Amino acid sequence: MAILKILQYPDDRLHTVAAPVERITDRVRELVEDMAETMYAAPGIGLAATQVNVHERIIVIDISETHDQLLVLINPEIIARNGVSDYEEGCLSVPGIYGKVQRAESVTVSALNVGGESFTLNADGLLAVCIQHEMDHLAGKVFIEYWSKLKQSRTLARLKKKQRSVM
Ligand code: GNR
Ligand code: NI
Repeated sequence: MAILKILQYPDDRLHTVAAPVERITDRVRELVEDMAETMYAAPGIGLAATQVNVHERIIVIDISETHDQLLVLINPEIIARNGVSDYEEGCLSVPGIYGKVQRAESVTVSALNVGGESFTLNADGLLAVCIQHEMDHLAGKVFIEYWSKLKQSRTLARLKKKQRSVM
Protein backbone atom coordinates (compact mmCIF):
# COMPACT_ATOMS: atom_id res chain seq x y z
CA MET A 1 0.00 0.00 0.00
CA ALA A 2 1.13 3.54 -0.59
CA ILE A 3 0.01 7.08 -0.08
CA LEU A 4 -0.19 8.84 -3.42
CA LYS A 5 0.53 12.47 -4.24
CA ILE A 6 -2.63 14.53 -4.74
CA LEU A 7 -2.49 17.07 -7.59
CA GLN A 8 -3.02 20.63 -6.37
CA TYR A 9 -5.06 23.27 -8.18
CA PRO A 10 -4.09 24.97 -10.45
CA ASP A 11 -2.67 22.00 -12.33
CA ASP A 12 -3.71 21.34 -15.93
CA ARG A 13 -3.69 17.60 -15.29
CA LEU A 14 -6.83 18.11 -13.16
CA HIS A 15 -8.57 19.00 -16.45
CA THR A 16 -7.87 15.62 -18.06
CA VAL A 17 -10.94 13.59 -19.03
CA ALA A 18 -10.65 10.05 -17.61
CA ALA A 19 -11.02 6.97 -19.84
CA PRO A 20 -13.13 3.93 -18.89
CA VAL A 21 -11.39 1.02 -17.17
CA GLU A 22 -11.24 -1.80 -19.72
CA ARG A 23 -10.32 -4.65 -17.41
CA ILE A 24 -10.04 -4.88 -13.64
CA THR A 25 -6.50 -6.13 -13.24
CA ASP A 26 -4.12 -6.35 -10.27
CA ARG A 27 -2.93 -2.88 -11.22
CA VAL A 28 -6.46 -1.50 -10.85
CA ARG A 29 -7.01 -3.33 -7.54
CA GLU A 30 -3.72 -2.00 -6.19
CA LEU A 31 -4.59 1.52 -7.32
CA VAL A 32 -7.96 1.29 -5.52
CA GLU A 33 -6.19 0.25 -2.29
CA ASP A 34 -3.68 3.07 -2.59
CA MET A 35 -6.45 5.58 -3.35
CA ALA A 36 -8.38 4.45 -0.25
CA GLU A 37 -5.28 4.74 1.92
CA THR A 38 -4.58 8.20 0.47
CA MET A 39 -8.17 9.34 1.07
CA TYR A 40 -8.21 8.11 4.69
CA ALA A 41 -4.82 9.66 5.43
CA ALA A 42 -5.71 13.06 3.96
CA PRO A 43 -8.38 12.81 5.49
CA GLY A 44 -11.14 13.12 2.93
CA ILE A 45 -14.51 11.55 2.16
CA GLY A 46 -13.78 10.84 -1.50
CA LEU A 47 -11.00 10.68 -4.07
CA ALA A 48 -11.06 10.41 -7.86
CA ALA A 49 -8.19 8.78 -9.79
CA THR A 50 -7.73 12.08 -11.66
CA GLN A 51 -6.49 13.63 -8.40
CA VAL A 52 -3.64 11.13 -8.19
CA ASN A 53 -2.80 11.66 -11.88
CA VAL A 54 -4.35 8.42 -13.14
CA HIS A 55 -6.86 9.28 -15.85
CA GLU A 56 -9.24 6.33 -15.58
CA ARG A 57 -12.82 6.23 -14.30
CA ILE A 58 -12.17 5.12 -10.71
CA ILE A 59 -13.56 6.70 -7.51
CA VAL A 60 -13.30 5.79 -3.83
CA ILE A 61 -15.70 7.25 -1.24
CA ASP A 62 -16.23 6.77 2.48
CA ILE A 63 -18.48 9.23 4.26
CA SER A 64 -18.54 7.21 7.52
CA GLU A 65 -16.78 8.60 10.59
CA THR A 66 -15.44 5.14 11.35
CA HIS A 67 -13.66 4.76 7.95
CA ASP A 68 -15.15 1.30 7.43
CA GLN A 69 -17.72 1.93 4.67
CA LEU A 70 -15.51 2.07 1.58
CA LEU A 71 -17.41 2.49 -1.66
CA VAL A 72 -15.53 1.83 -4.92
CA LEU A 73 -17.04 3.05 -8.19
CA ILE A 74 -15.43 1.90 -11.44
CA ASN A 75 -16.81 3.33 -14.70
CA PRO A 76 -19.62 5.14 -12.83
CA GLU A 77 -22.52 6.70 -14.72
CA ILE A 78 -25.27 8.84 -13.26
CA ILE A 79 -28.50 7.40 -14.62
CA ALA A 80 -30.95 9.66 -12.80
CA ARG A 81 -30.88 12.92 -10.88
CA ASN A 82 -33.59 14.66 -8.87
CA GLY A 83 -34.05 17.91 -7.00
CA VAL A 84 -31.58 20.68 -6.29
CA SER A 85 -29.35 21.23 -3.27
CA ASP A 86 -26.68 23.73 -2.23
CA TYR A 87 -23.88 22.27 -0.20
CA GLU A 88 -20.66 23.75 1.14
CA GLU A 89 -17.89 21.79 -0.59
CA GLY A 90 -14.18 21.40 -0.16
CA CYS A 91 -11.58 19.50 -2.18
CA LEU A 92 -8.27 17.83 -1.39
CA SER A 93 -6.91 19.38 -4.61
CA VAL A 94 -7.93 22.88 -3.47
CA PRO A 95 -6.94 22.86 0.22
CA GLY A 96 -8.37 25.49 2.56
CA ILE A 97 -11.03 26.65 0.08
CA TYR A 98 -14.71 26.01 0.82
CA GLY A 99 -17.83 27.20 -0.92
CA LYS A 100 -21.25 26.32 -2.16
CA VAL A 101 -22.04 24.45 -5.34
CA GLN A 102 -25.53 23.72 -6.63
CA ARG A 103 -26.09 20.09 -7.55
CA ALA A 104 -28.80 17.45 -7.77
CA GLU A 105 -30.22 16.56 -4.37
CA SER A 106 -30.29 12.85 -5.15
CA VAL A 107 -28.72 10.69 -7.83
CA THR A 108 -28.88 7.13 -9.07
CA VAL A 109 -25.48 5.86 -10.15
CA SER A 110 -24.51 2.62 -11.80
CA ALA A 111 -20.94 1.34 -11.64
CA LEU A 112 -18.74 -1.73 -11.32
CA ASN A 113 -17.34 -2.80 -7.97
CA VAL A 114 -13.77 -4.00 -7.60
CA GLY A 115 -14.98 -7.55 -8.31
CA GLY A 116 -16.21 -6.40 -11.72
CA GLU A 117 -19.91 -6.76 -10.85
CA SER A 118 -22.25 -3.97 -11.84
CA PHE A 119 -24.49 -2.38 -9.24
CA THR A 120 -26.87 0.54 -8.90
CA LEU A 121 -26.96 2.92 -5.96
CA ASN A 122 -29.46 5.57 -4.90
CA ALA A 123 -27.80 8.38 -2.99
CA ASP A 124 -28.89 11.59 -1.34
CA GLY A 125 -27.40 14.01 1.18
CA LEU A 126 -23.62 14.12 1.53
CA LEU A 127 -23.15 10.90 -0.45
CA ALA A 128 -24.97 12.37 -3.45
CA VAL A 129 -22.84 15.54 -3.23
CA CYS A 130 -19.65 13.50 -3.00
CA ILE A 131 -20.52 11.24 -5.95
CA GLN A 132 -21.22 14.27 -8.16
CA HIS A 133 -18.03 16.04 -6.97
CA GLU A 134 -15.91 12.95 -7.78
CA MET A 135 -17.57 12.38 -11.14
CA ASP A 136 -16.74 15.97 -12.04
CA HIS A 137 -13.06 15.21 -11.33
CA LEU A 138 -13.27 12.33 -13.85
CA ALA A 139 -14.66 14.80 -16.39
CA GLY A 140 -11.78 17.21 -15.67
CA LYS A 141 -13.82 19.66 -13.62
CA VAL A 142 -12.95 21.11 -10.20
CA PHE A 143 -15.75 22.43 -7.93
CA ILE A 144 -14.55 26.05 -7.92
CA GLU A 145 -15.10 26.12 -11.70
CA TYR A 146 -18.84 26.41 -11.00
CA TRP A 147 -18.14 29.82 -9.44
CA SER A 148 -18.05 33.21 -11.18
CA LYS A 149 -14.81 34.20 -12.91
CA LEU A 150 -14.36 36.89 -10.24
CA LYS A 151 -14.69 34.43 -7.35
CA GLN A 152 -12.36 31.99 -9.15
CA SER A 153 -9.67 34.59 -9.67
CA ARG A 154 -9.87 35.66 -6.00
CA THR A 155 -9.58 32.01 -4.99
CA LEU A 156 -6.56 31.54 -7.25
CA ALA A 157 -4.91 34.61 -5.72
CA ARG A 158 -5.49 33.20 -2.21
CA LEU A 159 -4.05 29.83 -3.21
CA LYS A 160 -0.97 31.43 -4.81
CA LYS A 161 -0.37 33.56 -1.71
CA LYS A 162 -0.66 30.49 0.51
CA GLN A 163 1.68 28.46 -1.74
CA ARG A 164 4.28 31.28 -1.56
CA SER A 165 4.17 31.27 2.22
CA VAL A 166 4.93 27.54 2.47
CA MET A 167 7.84 27.62 -0.02
O1 GNR B 1 -13.04 15.36 1.54
C1 GNR B 1 -13.85 15.94 0.83
N1 GNR B 1 -14.91 16.55 1.40
C2 GNR B 1 -15.98 17.07 0.68
C3 GNR B 1 -16.86 17.89 1.35
C4 GNR B 1 -17.96 18.42 0.69
C5 GNR B 1 -18.17 18.11 -0.62
C6 GNR B 1 -17.29 17.31 -1.32
C7 GNR B 1 -16.19 16.78 -0.67
S1 GNR B 1 -15.10 15.75 -1.51
C8 GNR B 1 -13.63 16.01 -0.63
C9 GNR B 1 -12.53 15.08 -1.11
C10 GNR B 1 -12.19 15.41 -2.55
O2 GNR B 1 -11.60 16.38 -2.90
N2 GNR B 1 -12.64 14.59 -3.44
O3 GNR B 1 -12.44 14.85 -4.75
NI1 NI C 1 -12.20 16.98 -4.93
